[in-house]
Amino acid sequence: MCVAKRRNVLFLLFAFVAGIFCSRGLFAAEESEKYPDMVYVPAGEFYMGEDKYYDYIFMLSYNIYDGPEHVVYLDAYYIDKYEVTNEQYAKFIEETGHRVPYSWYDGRFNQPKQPVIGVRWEDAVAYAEWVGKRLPTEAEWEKAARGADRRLWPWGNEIFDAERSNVWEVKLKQTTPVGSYEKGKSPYGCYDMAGNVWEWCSDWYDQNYYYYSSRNNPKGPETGMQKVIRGGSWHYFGHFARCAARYRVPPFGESMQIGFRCAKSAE
Ligand SMILES: [Ca+2]
Repeated sequence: MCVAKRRNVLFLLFAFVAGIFCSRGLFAAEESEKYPDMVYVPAGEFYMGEDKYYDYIFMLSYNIYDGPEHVVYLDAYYIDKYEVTNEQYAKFIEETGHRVPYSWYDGRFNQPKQPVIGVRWEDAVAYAEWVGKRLPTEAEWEKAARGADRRLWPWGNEIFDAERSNVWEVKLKQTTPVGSYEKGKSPYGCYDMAGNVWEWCSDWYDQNYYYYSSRNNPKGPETGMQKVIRGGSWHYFGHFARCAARYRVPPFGESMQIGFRCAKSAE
């Protein structure tokens, strides 16, 4: 092959490879711009759960082991950047006549940009359907909170503080407007994954679930008595705001600590 021909072949090869990378980059950019209030989480694996046993007195009656740590593969999906707000939920109530959460008139919690609270699991599901979304699975929630590098908190491995999250130790005694903690963002750009309000997930809860869960796109046990909530809250120990920390509540539970965010499968 003469030198000119070889150069042409090399150039075409380069252009082809560059084209693939550019189109993939464009694809990722397009995906992340498709839903401005959501972040795009690309398909792939992450480490779910934590192997460490925590030994605090106040936790004795609770789940203190969030393991075993295991690798989970998830298809691509979108998840809300923020917890669903009162302002957003008000539109849902107005248009559908859905019941009002029991804390709806409490002035400490009902400002437009504060997260909605006092919603049952089925309320959260109804809202999500109304906006064309769904609740995240427990696995989707955890991956969005911590990424793939096994971090303890959305921002890394340093413990929470007043600049990163609204948890009990911060003593604000109320919810904060969603997105208040820039330093508390997750690797994908989700806010308040640690603290502010607990967030309903779609899964039923089973403490032993990780021993038998599917490696690909786990969706929780077939049935159960309680639903998973994640991320801790303004009125709960910061320890439970760790990305891997699991907790549970009956689906009919109404709490001033529980809200939600929505997810959506990528096409
Ligand atoms: Ca939260």
